[in-house]
Amino acid sequence: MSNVLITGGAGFIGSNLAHKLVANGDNVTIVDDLSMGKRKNIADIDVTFYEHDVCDHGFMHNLLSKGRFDYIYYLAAVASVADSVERPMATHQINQESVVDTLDYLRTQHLPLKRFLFTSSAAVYGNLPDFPKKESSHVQPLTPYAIDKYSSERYTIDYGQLYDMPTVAVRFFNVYGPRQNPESPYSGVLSIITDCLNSGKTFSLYGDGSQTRDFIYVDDVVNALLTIVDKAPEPDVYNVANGMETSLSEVIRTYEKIAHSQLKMEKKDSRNGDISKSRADVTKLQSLGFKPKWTLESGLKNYWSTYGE
Ligand code: UD2
Repeated sequence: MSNVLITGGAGFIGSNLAHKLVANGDNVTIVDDLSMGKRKNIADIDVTFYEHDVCDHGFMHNLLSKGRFDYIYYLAAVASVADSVERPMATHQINQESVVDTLDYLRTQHLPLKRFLFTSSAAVYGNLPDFPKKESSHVQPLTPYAIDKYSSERYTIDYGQLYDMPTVAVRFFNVYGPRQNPESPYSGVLSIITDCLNSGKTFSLYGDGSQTRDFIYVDDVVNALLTIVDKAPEPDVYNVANGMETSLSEVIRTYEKIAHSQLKMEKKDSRNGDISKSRADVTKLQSLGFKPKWTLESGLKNYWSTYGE
């Protein structure tokens, strides 16, 4: 049994991770200010929950000293590119400063730690033509969100290398699955489609549907994180994705068959800054022994069957 801290543990990916760790018998503590997460995401599991902002450094220091965590999964973030463009300074404090402060407290207090994992984003790759995206591809962080994610992942790796700390970082591609919140227009597209299929609302399709993404089911993401935490040989960054590319039109067709219903759609102009193609090179993740269990079809089936539970 390990002591585990998940910041942002009431959010989409964090709560799925928390369910898995609790099922594995771990002792899980969650810090989440519920700005994006929801209490109901973790209502049915036995965790220690603090509704608190990770930018309260005093609170975090006290928790880190008391908790003596074996594993820290750092998922707390304002996970909205649009919000970071509106409020660059406020989101910087959450998406970058809080991470460095935690790393620095762990360093200066010499707290025992088996692994600190930071969660970054494919947003760091920006709009460059290299394809598929390798961890060694050029980066082009185009928004405050992407800049902070890139900076925090570098801090995470560099703290590991400079101070001999067990750190690692990941770059999420397009994650979907249960507990993803569809409420914002910038929510993951599959949570929005699921909500529209379920309620009969009209889906706004930005562009012609030919844009591709590398979709990965959240259960695979959780397993990838557990593999990385366990097996990464040194502080480094890993793409977390399926390694497959699917167009939005194809996703919609597949999902309509699964849901036995037709998505009501309204075509709109492409979104500003939308990328046309995205796919990850997942060689590095596979080299740790990880293989995704879910295809897009089986993942969507499972998501649909559990929706609204
Ligand atoms: C993902 C991240 C984003 C940023 C970006 C960097 C998510 C949810 N978002 O954006 O934070 O890291 O990658 O590249 O992971 N779409 C519609 N209708 C809708 C919503 C979306 O047509 O109602 C389209 C959208 O224009 C895009 C595609 O669906 O072409 C996927 O959108 P998304 O917001 O799920 O993900 P993405 O890859 O644009």
